[in-house]
Amino acid sequence: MLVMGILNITPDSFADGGRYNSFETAVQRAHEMITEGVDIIDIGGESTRPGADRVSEEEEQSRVIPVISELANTGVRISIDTMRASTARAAVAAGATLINDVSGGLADPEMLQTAAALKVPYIAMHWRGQSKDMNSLANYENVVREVISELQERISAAHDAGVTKENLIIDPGLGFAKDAHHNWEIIDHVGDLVSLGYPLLIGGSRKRFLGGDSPDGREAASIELTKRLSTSGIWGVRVHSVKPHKEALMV
Ligand code: PMM
Repeated sequence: MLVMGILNITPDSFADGGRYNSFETAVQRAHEMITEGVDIIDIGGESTRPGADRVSEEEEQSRVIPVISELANTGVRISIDTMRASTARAAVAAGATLINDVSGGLADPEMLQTAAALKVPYIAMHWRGQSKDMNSLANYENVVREVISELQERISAAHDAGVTKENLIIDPGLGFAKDAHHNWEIIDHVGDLVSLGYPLLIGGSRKRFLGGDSPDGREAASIELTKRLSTSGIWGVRVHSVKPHKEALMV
C-alpha cells in the first residue's frame, strides 16, 4: 500500500494551510517526506476545504510549478492536485507523473482528454460540486451505493475520453459533500469500492470526521485509520505525515 504525502502550497488548506506556503518551505517539506520514504508527493496550489473560494489559474500555477520543477530531478513521484487541465498540463511538463483531480473530470471539460493525451495515471475522486457548495450537497439515501454509481459514471467518462484502465485510480473523496456518518459508511464498506477493480486511494488524514478539536489533534486517529485500511486491498492513503504511516504499515 502506497503512502501519498500531501504538500499543499496554499495559505488556507484546512489542515496545513500556510505551513508550506513559500517555495523554500515547500521544497524543504518535500525533501523531509523523501527522507521519510514517501511513495508519491501530492502537490496542490488550490485549497478545497469546505467553503473555500477558487484561486485563479495563474495563482495556482505560480504556487506549484516552481516546486515541481525543483523536485523533478530527485526521482520522487509527483502528483498534481488540480481540477484544471491547463495546470495538469503545465505540471506534467515540469515533472509531475500523476494527475489528482478531486472533481473526477467534472470541473474542467478538458481534463479527461488532457489526462488521456498526457498518458499519465489519473485519480478520479468522487465530487458533487465546488467547495463553496459541497456541504449542501451531502444528501444520500444510500451513500455507498450512490458514491459507487457516481464513480462508475466518472470511470466511463474517463475511458470514453481515452484514459486507459491501467492509468485510472479512483477515490471516494472523504469529506467532499459527505458528513461524518457518510465517511464512516464508506470506510465500513471500502471492500465494495475495491471490488470495482480499480486501484483505490483514500484521503482521510486529519479530516474533521475523525474527531478531535484541531487537524493536528487528529494525527493519532489518522494513523489508526491507515492501520484499519491496511488489510482492505486499497492502493494508497493520502496523508499529511509520512513517517508514522509508513511505520504503521510496516508493522
Ligand atoms: N482531499 C483533499 C484534497 N485533495 N485528493 C484526493 N484524491 N483525495 C482526497 O481525499 C483529497 C484530495 C482535502 O484535504 P487537504 O486540504 O488536507 O489536502
